[in-house]
Amino acid sequence: MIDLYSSATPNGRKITILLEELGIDYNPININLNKKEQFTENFSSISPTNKIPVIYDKENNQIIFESGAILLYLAKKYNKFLDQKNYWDIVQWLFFQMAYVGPMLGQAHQYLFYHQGKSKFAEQRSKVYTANVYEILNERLSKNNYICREYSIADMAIWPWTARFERHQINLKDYPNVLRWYLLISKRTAVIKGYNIIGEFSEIPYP
Ligand SMILES: N[C@@H](CCC(=O)N[C@@H](CS)C(=O)NCC(=O)O)C(=O)O
Repeated sequence: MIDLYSSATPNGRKITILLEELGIDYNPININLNKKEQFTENFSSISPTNKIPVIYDKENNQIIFESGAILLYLAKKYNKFLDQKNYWDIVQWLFFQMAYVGPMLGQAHQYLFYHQGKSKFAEQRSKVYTANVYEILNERLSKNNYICREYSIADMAIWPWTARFERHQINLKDYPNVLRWYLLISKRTAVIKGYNIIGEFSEIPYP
């Protein structure tokens, strides 16, 4: 059994989506970020960054933090969504999510959504980098149905971030390949379920 410590955020949803896709039993534990539960002593002992998500695999006493590492761990353990023929393709797009999509779109949430009007420079910079993320994805998806050849952990890492397109001030219709892929993924049963495992119910946004 796997304990999953998580919240209803893009990084958290990556893992519930993968766990639902895998169809395995797991125990979701809500860490309420608004109540600062990520800073409790118990949670700090398994999350050195005080951030969700974290898993505890009781089968082999393994704790993993960082969503990219968790996706890799689960995909390797269950030998799914990490096709060996496309291994490095998937890994590089997974790292692109971790190192670029997450940080840039996470900042967009701060500068373009929560704290608009505080810094013109930050807003401008954030708009440029946000557009760049969507442009890169749009180009990539012009050649592939999925981020890599088949549906993989790269899609599961990126999709929950694009589900916040409204906060990014992005009209998905301006990125038709991203829109097609976004709708394709959002129809998957495991994605619909995985989107709402933890926290208050919210609809998957449709453009
Ligand atoms: N690089 C980390 C980022 C994790 C992260 O930023 N988690 C956020 C929620 S999406 C969090 O726990 N925030 C709480 C805080 O910063 O206090 C990962 O991908 O797991």
